[in-house]
Amino acid sequence: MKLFYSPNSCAIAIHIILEEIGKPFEAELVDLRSGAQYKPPYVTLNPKAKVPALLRDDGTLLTELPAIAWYLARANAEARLLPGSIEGEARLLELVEYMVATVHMRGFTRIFRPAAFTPTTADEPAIQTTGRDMVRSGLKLLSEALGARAWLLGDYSIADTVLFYLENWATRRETMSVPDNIAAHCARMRARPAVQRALAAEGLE
Ligand SMILES: N[C@@H](CCC(=O)N[C@@H](CS)C(=O)NCC(=O)O)C(=O)O
Repeated sequence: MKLFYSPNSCAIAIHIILEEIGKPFEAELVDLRSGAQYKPPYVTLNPKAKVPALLRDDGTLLTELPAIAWYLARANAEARLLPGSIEGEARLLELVEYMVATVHMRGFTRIFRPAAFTPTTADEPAIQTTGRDMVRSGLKLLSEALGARAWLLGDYSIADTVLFYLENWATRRETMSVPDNIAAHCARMRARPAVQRALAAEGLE
């Protein structure tokens, strides 16, 4: 199996899941800053031109972070990265969808790539402000979902690896203040050996 990733991207969630599972895998860097996602060979393999992507041993490529995370967790049930009930799994997918589709794609993308939302350079600061507001309200909602628990669904799951990249972006790529329980969740994630291995493999601390 091979994970295509770029440092500081959302692919860290999948990198952590692979480390938690503990089976051999390769990790190949796609340098987003140099535009490698838009050029062959990567764009030929993945015309969506995004990371993460997972090349499986049968030669098929799986894309979209929630699908890859769910597939890995289901295919490696012994790693216990999904709740054990249909209701738990539905709640997990509800949270993951919100984190990726709303907080990441609508919020953080406005902050990181405001030019994608307007042809007018002068509009970009206002778009970034809207993005920060969206991220703040997203993290507030996620803080309420987390409450006093250690992990989003009670037990550790793939949802926590998704929350990790958001809280990491908020505090390290941006300098936003985050709710106390979100900061504590981030610290708890950083204490996990699998997270430390994934960060080190991507040259991050
Ligand atoms: N909806 C996609 C989002 C993936 C995504 O936006 N990845 C970003 C990195 S965090 C990317 O590859 N961006 C490259 C680009 O848009 O040029 C998913 O869930 O996998």
